[in-house]
Amino acid sequence: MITIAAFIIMMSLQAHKEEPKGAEPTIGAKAILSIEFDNIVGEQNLQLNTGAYTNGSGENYSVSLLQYFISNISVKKADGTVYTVPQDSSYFLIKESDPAARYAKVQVPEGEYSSITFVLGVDSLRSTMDISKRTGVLEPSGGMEDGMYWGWNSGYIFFKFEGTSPHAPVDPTGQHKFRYHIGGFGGYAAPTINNIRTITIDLTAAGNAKVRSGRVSNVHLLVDLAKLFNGSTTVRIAANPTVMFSAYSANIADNFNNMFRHDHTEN
Ligand SMILES: [Cu+2]
Repeated sequence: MITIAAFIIMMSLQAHKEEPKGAEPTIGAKAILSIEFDNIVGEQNLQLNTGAYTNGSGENYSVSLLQYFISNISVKKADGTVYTVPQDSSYFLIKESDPAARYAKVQVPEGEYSSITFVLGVDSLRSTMDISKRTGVLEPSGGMEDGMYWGWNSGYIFFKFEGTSPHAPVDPTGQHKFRYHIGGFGGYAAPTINNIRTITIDLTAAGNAKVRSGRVSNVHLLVDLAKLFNGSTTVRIAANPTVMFSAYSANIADNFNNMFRHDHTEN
């Protein structure tokens, strides 16, 4: 666990590292790069409520809600040049329930990119900014179902995943529900668990993104929820039907990295 202060220093060091040395290079015209988050479960498409799945521990489940923040996007060329999207334009809430909200669309200079990097979650700096700087998808309000912010000032829920399983205990509504609400780094009172994970996707094998004006290059990622249960930690619904603001949440966050794989790019 690291403190907010340490994290802020890390972030600023990182920002400096990416700054070009010497004169500002001329940045060419910008065009749209789209990143598609296609949620699946193993070999199956994700179908909210109706899809029936079995995790690596043999537990049956279905999924009723899936949404997560993608932020701080940067792209890299084969020659090592990195372009970081201006942070204010770099927060997206991916929602399985809304087909229009399965993409992160950013403007980057025209060119060919061989890798992309993003944060799954919301960085601590933004989490602690004044509310006027947390608009759009970062608006802390929101219903109980949809809400991605913990009202008691402990920051954003980065990843919200709910469903039913006979292996989950019966809740007051009579359903066997599991709930994984992973997030937390932020808050004003004290630093909390750091569940921020940075994901880098290499595009060279399945197709570099060729960003040009007048076209939309779409990087199609598969996000495999089966890997959420089976990564560096095997997560069993029976043992952990509800994971929110606890130390165990970091184990689930550690499994995030394995969920993403690049399927193809439409150029
Ligand atoms: Cu595609």
